[in-house]
Amino acid sequence: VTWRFALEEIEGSVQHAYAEALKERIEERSDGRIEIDIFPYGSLGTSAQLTELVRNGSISLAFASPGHLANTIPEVGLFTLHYVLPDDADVTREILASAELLELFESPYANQNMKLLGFVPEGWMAWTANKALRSPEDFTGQRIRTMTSDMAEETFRAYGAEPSQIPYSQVYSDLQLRKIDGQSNPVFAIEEMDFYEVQTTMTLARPAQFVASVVSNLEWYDALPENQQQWLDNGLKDVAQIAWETQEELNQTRLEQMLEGGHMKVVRLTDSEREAFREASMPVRDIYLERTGESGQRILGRLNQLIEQTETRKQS
Ligand code: 6CS
Repeated sequence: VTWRFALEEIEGSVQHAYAEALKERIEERSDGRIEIDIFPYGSLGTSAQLTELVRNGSISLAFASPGHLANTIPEVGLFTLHYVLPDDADVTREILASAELLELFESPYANQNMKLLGFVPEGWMAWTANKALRSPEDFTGQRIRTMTSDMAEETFRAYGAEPSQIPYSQVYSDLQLRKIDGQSNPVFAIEEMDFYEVQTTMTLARPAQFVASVVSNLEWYDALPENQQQWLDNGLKDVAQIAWETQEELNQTRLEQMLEGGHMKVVRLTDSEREAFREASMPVRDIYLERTGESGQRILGRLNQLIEQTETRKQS
């Protein structure tokens, strides 16, 4: 059998490394009985289209970013919020890998005919524009590209920007043509999508990790023979750690590359500058809660508890 796995990123990316590692493990464990075909971004469509292909059963596995998914699954809009996930990225990694967090999202995904297989953090979001973005005021009137959901726009609107939803593949040309002024993505992606060529400044405010989810079609997953389901589940567990290391390395080396190339000015915000953004972003949590009701309230509440517990445990 062949499983088709569609990515929202190009070859060489974090998602590609993840898919390659998963492929290797599953093909090995299954003794070649299962083959995985990887489709990098661009080969099957936009992120929204990939999600549709999973939901209608045309492909087995795909990455689906909350930033693109939040119109379909309002609860995942959580990951578009700023300053919700802790400063210690390692705490985030642990929480995102926990069975409890996955469980909280299980039925929101299942209601849309998807099985949530895992969350994959890919590094801090970084803002690029043709100016430094040191304060919410600096965003005034800036046309900022966001992923394709309404929730993804809200935080930038709260900062005073003019957000617009644009598919990933169109961001470079829109920046080049000055149809938009800026965008937000992890460092490795800014490098591999060449955004640095058409932007002057990268601002590091560490507002949120870019979090992707790995999904499959729900009926496909439920109908898998037990051994296949086990190969898949175990494979997913193995590659989580690899993905974490890959994103750390790619984000680091590509930042250095861009700095050495003198392509962009890099601005790192101080704690008090970050604090101003945190404050400006707070009302957006109410928008999230309005759109998700009790379900979102439960998720946000439990997430905050998990953060507190994990931080306390790490300190002791
Ligand atoms: O900004 C986006 O649309 C995309 N960014 C990354 C880093 N991965 C996938 C996502 O679709």
